[in-house]
Amino acid sequence: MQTELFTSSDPHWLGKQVVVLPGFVLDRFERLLPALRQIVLAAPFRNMTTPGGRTIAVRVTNCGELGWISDLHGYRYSPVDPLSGKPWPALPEVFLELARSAAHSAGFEDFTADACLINSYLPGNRLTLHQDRNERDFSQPIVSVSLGLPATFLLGGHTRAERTQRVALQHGDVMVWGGEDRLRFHGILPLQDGRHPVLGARRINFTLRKAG
Ligand code: MD3
Ligand code: FE
Repeated sequence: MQTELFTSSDPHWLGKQVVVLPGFVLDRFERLLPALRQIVLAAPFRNMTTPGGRTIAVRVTNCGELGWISDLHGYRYSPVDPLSGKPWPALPEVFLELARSAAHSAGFEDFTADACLINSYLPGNRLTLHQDRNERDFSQPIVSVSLGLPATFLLGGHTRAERTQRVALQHGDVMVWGGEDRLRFHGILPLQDGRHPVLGARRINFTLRKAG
C-alpha cells in the first residue's frame, strides 16, 4: 500500500559517481518555493552573455557566497551580483540541508555548498553540451535539483565527441555527481511546452556547489 504522500523511488546510478534520486525534494518543496521566491526578488533572473558575445537563452541567478557569472570577460564565480553590485542572497538553510543530505545519499560525506546557480528554462530553451570547470576543487560533488516542467538531460563522456545518454528529469528529482564523473559533458534538450501546476510553463534547475 502507498502510504507516503510524496512518491520517490530508488536511486538510479548513471555512472560510477552520478546518481538520480527521483522525487528527493518533493517533501521539501513547500519550504523550497518561498526561499526561491525571496532569492529571485533580491536577484532577478537575467540573461548573461558568453565571452564570445552570444546571449545565453537560459536565464540565471545565484545565491550563496559565490555566484556563477558570464560576460565578455569570461566565465567565473563572483561574490557580488553584477546587476546590483551587492552580495548574492544567502543560501537558505533548506538548500544547504538538502544538498548535504543528497550528497550523503550518493556517498559524499560532509558536503557544504557555498554557491548555488539557479537556471530558468522557458519552452524551447536548451543548454548545449558543456563541462562545469569554474569551481576550484573538482573532488567536490555537485547536487542538482529539477523543478517544474520535465526535461531531457544529456549525459556525455569526457570528450565532446563521445555519445550521450538521455535521462528524463522530473519535478522533484535530484542528481548528484562527483569523482570521476564530475567533468563529464552534459546538457539539456530544448524544453518541451507544457504547464506545471505550481511553476507554470517553465523549468527551474538549481545546482549546489562548493565553488571557492
Ligand atoms: C555534469 N545545468 O547549470 S543539471 C549547469 O538542468 C547545468 O540546468 C543543467 O548543467 C540544468 O551547469 C543540468 C547539472 C548536471 C547534472 C549531471 C551531471 C551536471 C552534470 C553529470 C555529469 C557532469
Ligand atoms: Fe553544467
